[in-house]
Parts: sequence; C-alpha cells; structure tokens
Amino acid sequence: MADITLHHVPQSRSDRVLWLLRELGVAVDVRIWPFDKSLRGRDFLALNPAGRVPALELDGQAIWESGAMIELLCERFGQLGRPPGDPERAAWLIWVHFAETLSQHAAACTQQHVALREDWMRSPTVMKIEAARIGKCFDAIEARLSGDWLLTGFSAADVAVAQAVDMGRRFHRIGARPRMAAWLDRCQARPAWAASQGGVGVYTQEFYEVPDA
Ligand SMILES: N[C@@H](CCC(=O)N[C@@H](CS)C(=O)NCC(=O)O)C(=O)O
Repeated sequence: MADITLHHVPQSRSDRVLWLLRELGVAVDVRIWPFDKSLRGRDFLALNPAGRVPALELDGQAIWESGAMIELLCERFGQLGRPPGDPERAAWLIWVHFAETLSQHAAACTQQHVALREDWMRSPTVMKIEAARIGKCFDAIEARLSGDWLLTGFSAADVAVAQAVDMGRRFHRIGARPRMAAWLDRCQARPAWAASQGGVGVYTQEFYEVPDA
C-alpha cells in the first residue's frame, strides 16, 4: 500500500487533490494546516519550497504543484487519467492544467478580499479585473460542455476544474451558464467531493462583492 500524506488547507487547491484521492479510493493521511504564516515555517518549506498548499508526501518523496500531483496519482492508481496514446490525452492535460489558469485569478481575489487585512491595502481595480478574468474562464467551461463531463466520461479534469470553479464562484457568479451550473452540481453530488470537505477553510463568505472604489 502507498504511504501518502497530504498537507491540506480546506477550501484551497489542496481540496482538488484530496477529492481525487477520495475518488481513487486511496488511503491518505491528511494533515490540516491553517491558512497563515505557518506555511512559511521551516517544516512546511521542506515540503514545498514556495510555502504553498497542497504538498504531498508519496513514498517518502515531497511533491508540490497540484497539477503534477494529479498526473502522478492518476498514473500510479490507474484511473481517471488519460494516458499517453489515449485519444483524449491532450484534452485531459489541457483541462487538468486549465484549473490553474482559473485558480490564479481566484487566488488573486482571495488575496485581495481575504488575506489582506487592512482596507487601504485592497484595490477595487484589481478585484474587478481578476473577477472578470474568472468570468472569462467560466465562459470557456460553458462553451466546452456538451455532455455530462469535460471529456467523454468523468475524469480528474472534472475534479481539477470543478474545484477551481468552487474557489472562483466566490468572486464571480456562475450566472447564466446553465451547462456549467448543472455540471458543477453533478461534480459536487459525488460522494468523493463530500468526503473531501470539512475543516476550517479559507473563506468565511459564500460570495465577496467588489467594494465601491
Ligand atoms: N500552482 C500551485 C499553487 C499553490 C498555491 O498557491 N496554493 C495556495 C492556496 S490555494 C497557497 O498555498 N497560498 C498561500 C500563500 O500564497 O501564501 C499548485 O497548483 O499547487
């Protein structure tokens, strides 16, 4: 059996790795960290030199970058990926990594609305631009969806992107994107999603409005 520890902050990108591990039915030790300066401590930096979650210990090796984790875990546990040679390989890689395009805008909004403590530090202009960029990513997902999932069947691409949407929707409403709304409901109705949720997370609000400039 694999020896796996996930270093996790609820409602962060580490959700997508925990959700995937739950989907794969892989036993994992979950170590929950607060979303604060402890991620910059020596212990954590030994796991991820940038001091970010997720960090994964897999058979004694420290691994960082959620996209790399998703690729490795799907290769290792043989499900929910699209291996080299699969006709959906390119699409799978694109959507797994597109999650990061969306997440970086959600992370910028998180920094503005949540991490910065004083109002004078926040920029409504940055908040507006980053929220609008989340909307563009949502449009790309809406345009992609023609069936139940991003590819022909459920895959780790749905896990990665749906988790990123779950962060992004706090800053840009899903709105009139019916295919994406139904797909997100389908993703979040999966038992493995529910099994990855819980604990004190990053967000205290369902939605963060941009304040007036
Ligand atoms: N590209 C990295 C990004 C990791 C990342 O920035 N994670 C955020 C949480 S979603 C974090 O740890 N932020 C803490 C900080 O920026 O100090 C990945 O996908 O793993």
